[in-house]
Amino acid sequence: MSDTTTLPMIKTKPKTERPKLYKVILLNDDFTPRDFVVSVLKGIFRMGEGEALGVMLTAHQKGACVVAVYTKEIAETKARQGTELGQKHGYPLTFTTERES
Ligand code: TYC
Repeated sequence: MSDTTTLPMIKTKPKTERPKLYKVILLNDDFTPRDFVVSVLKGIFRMGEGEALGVMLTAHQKGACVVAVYTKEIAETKARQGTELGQKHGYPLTFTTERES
């Protein structure tokens, strides 16, 4: 008789969890100057002039524009920094965040 025991093979599939992503959304308003919006997009979201201009114009024309997508903490930090920079200069500039579907 053999002493070996046969065990059922259990395969554990390694789970590679993808981090949840969040959009940063720029909202239009009637008061923040266009060039100020562009400078905030360049400073906080590391955009070049052309891209920043395009995002600002889309928000201006459509009411809102997705600026970028990040993990939760980075999205919330950048949205807060952008909104606070507007407040510091007396503007109602607002960035929000939204979970990506
Ligand atoms: N609508 C503003 C204006 O006419 C400019 C603006 C654009 C403000 C985009 C906010 O997210 C914004 N001065």
